This record gives sequence, C-alpha cells and structure tokens, in this order.
Amino acid sequence: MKQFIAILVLLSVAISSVSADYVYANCMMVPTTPANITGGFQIAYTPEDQTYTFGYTIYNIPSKASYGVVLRELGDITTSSSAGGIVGAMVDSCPGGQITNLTSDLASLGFYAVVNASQYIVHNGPNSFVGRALTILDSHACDPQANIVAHCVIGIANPITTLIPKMNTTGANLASFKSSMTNAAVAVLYPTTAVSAVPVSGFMYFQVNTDGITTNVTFSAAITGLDNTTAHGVHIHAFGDLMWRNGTSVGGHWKNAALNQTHGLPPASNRELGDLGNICVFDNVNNVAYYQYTTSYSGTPGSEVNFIGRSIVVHGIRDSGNATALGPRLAQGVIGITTNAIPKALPKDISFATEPVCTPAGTTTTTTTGTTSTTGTTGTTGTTTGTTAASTTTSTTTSRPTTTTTTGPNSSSIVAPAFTIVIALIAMLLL
Ligand SMILES: [Cu+2]
Repeated sequence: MKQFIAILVLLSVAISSVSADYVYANCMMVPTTPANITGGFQIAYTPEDQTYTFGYTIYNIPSKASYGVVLRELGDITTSSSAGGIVGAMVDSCPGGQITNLTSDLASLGFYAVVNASQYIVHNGPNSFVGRALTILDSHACDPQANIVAHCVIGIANPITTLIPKMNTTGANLASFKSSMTNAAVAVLYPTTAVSAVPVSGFMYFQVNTDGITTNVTFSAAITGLDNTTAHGVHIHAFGDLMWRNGTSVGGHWKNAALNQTHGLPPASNRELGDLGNICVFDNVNNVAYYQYTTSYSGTPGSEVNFIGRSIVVHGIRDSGNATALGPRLAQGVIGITTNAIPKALPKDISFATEPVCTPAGTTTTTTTGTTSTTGTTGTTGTTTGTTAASTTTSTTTSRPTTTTTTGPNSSSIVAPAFTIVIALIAMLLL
C-alpha cells in the first residue's frame, strides 16, 4: 500500500503541473478467454513533458507475475488474433509498443502507468494509437510466446467520462488518427444495456477510396438480434467511448459543426457526417440484418472526414430524419483500422435499396425472406425494402434468437467506482 500511495503522490504532482490542452482517449476491454478479464484504460497526454498517462482498472487478472499490455498494429478485434502484431521495433528484446505490465495485486485497484511518447506511442500522425487495439497478454510484454487474453480498440473519448484527475475537459479533444485516411476500417458492435429483449451485436466494415478531394466510403454491416418488424437507425457517433454501457458516452452524431450540419437521411446532402440512414434488410432464416451503402464526403481526408476512433451505434427504431426521435441505442462499437474490409462483411447474393432511407415513416415495413443454402452457409436471396406498398411485402414470421454469445466491454458501473476511489485518494493527498 505504501508503494501504491507513493506512486499516486508522484503522479498527482506530475499531473497537477499541467494546464494546457489534453488528448483524451479510452479503451474498454473485451475478454477473449473464460478468465473474463475486463475493465478499461483511460489515456491522457501531457504536452509539457510529452508523456501519456494510462489510467486503468482491470478485473480478474489471475495471480501470476505479470500481464503485459501492448499496442497493436490494427484496431480489428473481430477475432482474438485480428489486431495484428505489436507495434514498434524490438529494443532489448521488448517491443516498442509495450505500455505496461499488470500484476494481480494492483490491477483491480485502479492504477496508472506513465509512458513516454515515442515514435510508437503517439496520439496523432500515421502511427497514432487512436483506432488501434490495446491487448492484455497472459505473460509479460517481452515474452514472444504470450497470448492475448483481452482486447479493445482505442477510441476518442468523451470529456464527460474523464476520471483522470486534473484533466482539462473544456477544450477540443485533440485525438485524431492521421493525416491521410486509412482505406479500411471495422467496428465490432456490442450490446448496450439499453432496453432490448435480445442482445444486438455484429460488425460494420468501411472501405475508403479517396482522390484527396472526395472520399467515397462503402459501409457494410451484418447485425444479429434486431427486431425485424422495423428499420433501425444507424449512425457514426462523435466519440469512440464505450465507458458507459448504456450507449450514452459515445455522444451525439459525428458532424462538422463548422458547416452547421443538421440531422437528416441519406442521400440528402444537408445531413450530419454520421447520418447513415437505416438498416432494413433482414435474413429472417438466419436472423441477421444487413446494411450496405456508399456515400461521398468532400473535404480533406484526415480532417473532418475521419471516423477512425469514433463509433457506430445501432438504434431500436427507424431513423426518420427527425433528430428528436432516434430511439434506444442497442449496440455500439469503436471504429478501428483494419485491412481488406469488404469481403468479410456480407453474403454476395444479397441486394440493397439504393438509399438507406428504407420505408418512410408511417408506412408498412417490408422485410426480406431468407433461404438457407444447401451448404449451410448464409444464402439469402432477399430483395429489399423501400418503396413498395404493403401488398407486395413478403413477410415471414421467424423467431428471433434468444441468446447470443457476444460479450461486451465491462460495465462502467464497475469501472467508475474504482477510478473514483483513486481520485479520492489523490484528492486527500493533495489537501
Ligand atoms: Cu445514433
């Protein structure tokens, strides 16, 4: 305990000497093994001394010497191995992307690691950690045989969740990915704690093509657990912050405030950057909903046209273009960088409406019939939604799945108190 307090004192002195702009990011762990290691990291940049403070509360670290935390090349957590290698060259047999090592006696209390900025640990530029994965290993960070036991994608944090003491939350959050946009990204969507009879989860992939002036983005998503009797709004939200499991810490829609954008539906040009319309193509046999849409953003890639480190949210009701009725947030996920996104997302034989407006509000929703192919894989033959009247609707009554196996990031109701305790301790020490 003495050591713990001593480190907190040192940390408090270091942080209290800072008053300039901060970068604030976070990363909520998802376990990849039955050990169920959860919790999260908050990351703050101190420009005066170019250090990053990684504040963490991690649960269920087994009693073992050391659990390394490392930064990965990609922000793809679709599988336990899809985040790629550890960033950085080896120095003294240890990777440049090592952040810290956790030990079971300290990890569950809430703790801090202060990491010097390096060419591998930075918040902006082509090597930014925003949109990349942090992983926890079952051995120390320098053990080449270590396995990943939990992972998360570092997102741009919402200042309202800041628990690192002395954080300046009044300025803009400076976290950004890099000056040239990555050409592929993915968000793994986890259920929120918002009202939903069935947990909603899935994936959205992003394929980006840009000529430097216009950026074309194709969004492709496969979502399970959605009610197939309604369309479901889907948006890019401003923050990639999953700290609050009810879906509220991701903030509002991603938009360009300077352009005075207001909420709308594609393809309207006057809409927010994050307005993606609705998901409304259902494979009722396999209980999967699909979405695909290509849109264009004009502007300099890497400035406002950069969704890396932000989030995708799937809602419980149709987005009719009315900003006051968007419905509960059923699933959320941080957008991370990956490679070759499109082939993983959708069955080839599904077709989509040309625009994701789906059925306008007040008319009957159309659903799609799905058939299972002889190979047992998804073989949807559906046509889609949209402009047809109820009389042409092909509807199937299909039971929705009653269980899913997706495990989301740890509940903020557990994470927050531990951080709060640490802050309270610091406050007492400073008095
Ligand atoms: Cu939304």
